[in-house]
Amino acid sequence: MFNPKIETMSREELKVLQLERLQKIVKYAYENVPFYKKKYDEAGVKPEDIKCLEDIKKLPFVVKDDLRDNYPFGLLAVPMDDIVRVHASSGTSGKPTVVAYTKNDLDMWSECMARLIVAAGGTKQDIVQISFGYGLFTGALGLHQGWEKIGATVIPASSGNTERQVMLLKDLGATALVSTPSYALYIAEVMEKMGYTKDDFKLRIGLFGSEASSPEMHEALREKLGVIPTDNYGLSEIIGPGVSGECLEKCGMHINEDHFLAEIVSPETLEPITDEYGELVITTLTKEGLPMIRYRTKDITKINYEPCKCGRTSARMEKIRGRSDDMLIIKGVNVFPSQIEGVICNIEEIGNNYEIVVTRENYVDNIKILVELVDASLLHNYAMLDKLTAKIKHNLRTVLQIDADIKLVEPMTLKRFEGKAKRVTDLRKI
Ligand code: DLL
Repeated sequence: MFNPKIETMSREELKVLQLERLQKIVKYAYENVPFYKKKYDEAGVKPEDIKCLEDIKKLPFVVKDDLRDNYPFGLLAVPMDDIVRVHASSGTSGKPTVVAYTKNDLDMWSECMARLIVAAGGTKQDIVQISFGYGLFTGALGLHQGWEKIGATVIPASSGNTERQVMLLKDLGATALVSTPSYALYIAEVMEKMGYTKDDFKLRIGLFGSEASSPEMHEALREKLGVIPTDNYGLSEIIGPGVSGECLEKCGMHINEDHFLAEIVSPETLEPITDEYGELVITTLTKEGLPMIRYRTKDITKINYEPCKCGRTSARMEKIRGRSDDMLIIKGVNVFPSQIEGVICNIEEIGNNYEIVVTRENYVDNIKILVELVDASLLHNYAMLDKLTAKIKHNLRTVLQIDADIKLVEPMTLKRFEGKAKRVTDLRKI
């Protein structure tokens, strides 16, 4: 463990620490960010009202629009002079969401990342290729700092130019890969196309994050790259990557709870819920530059507070099921793209890439899923194609209760992604 004292802290001790920090951050935000003062005054709540952790319920939520409305630096709690780094995440429309860090924030971020990297099996001996895009995106520099902190050798490859990525992985002997899971799969395909097998590489672990990935997708990554894949989660508004990550037990992502207080609320009623899936709400307990109190992530997950077999006592969040704004409602059935991915990755004859197109005709929803055949020669075997289409439809219906149109396409014809994959086109909204 990178920080055994914190990572194995008893829940009682942790709760004391969290309360102390929560009280401090609420007061700090109230006194230093006019946005929070106004919001809390309007809600009739004062920092002194936070007497126990449950009192957090008294505080109003913060949403992405609050950041947009205060673009670019309106929510900062410190003068610009104290900011040492700026990142941004590109929104679906309009201006990016800008986030900013003080020197202490960067140190805290590196510490959180280092813990997650060690939990995922990273060591000082590793040579790590970071294939996230360097720049305003938090992924590359966030992981970069963490790996450097544990003393590993970092190759800041950035994303793109995939043949060159493969060459670097091979020639520089990378033992760890950091990227989105979809890009890692693409890298694996290019390796194969270049005539390599996983045995030509020294890769042993893969830290994948920034987008949802099903356990089935991880199996494919394990098989194709020869790595132990782990998932890690975060978001720019909170810090970037470093909020939580899987250990080698792979049974949930350990949350850095001394810095991030996590709640699960019902996306409809916004009331706290336990033991069930709901929307993750996070409060930064120590961030100086841009404190976020009760930020609605829109990500759907569930939290398990039982200590893990790995010895860590931190709560674990399950893999993100989807975003509350990404959930597809097809003829009244709720489905997340990640569930469709789970079904697809379990069928041998088709690849792991897919595209989902949702349309509505005469008030009826239709979902079409494009998937690639593994073996192009099947394209001319109509009987086999029919059988395979029927099998995919059957599995989707059994697992998810949806009826989908399936279109089987040639291998390597669907779009590949170097960052976050965009799998869904919902034409109903346009
Ligand atoms: O994607 C931070 C990050 C970078 C996390 C690298 C992990 C690794 P944003 O660009 O602000 O930040 O996007 C945040 O991405 O609200 C989730 O919807 C999604 N996301 C991030 N990690 C995961 C994950 C970074 N492991 C948004 N599983 C979040 C599922 C994820 N979704």
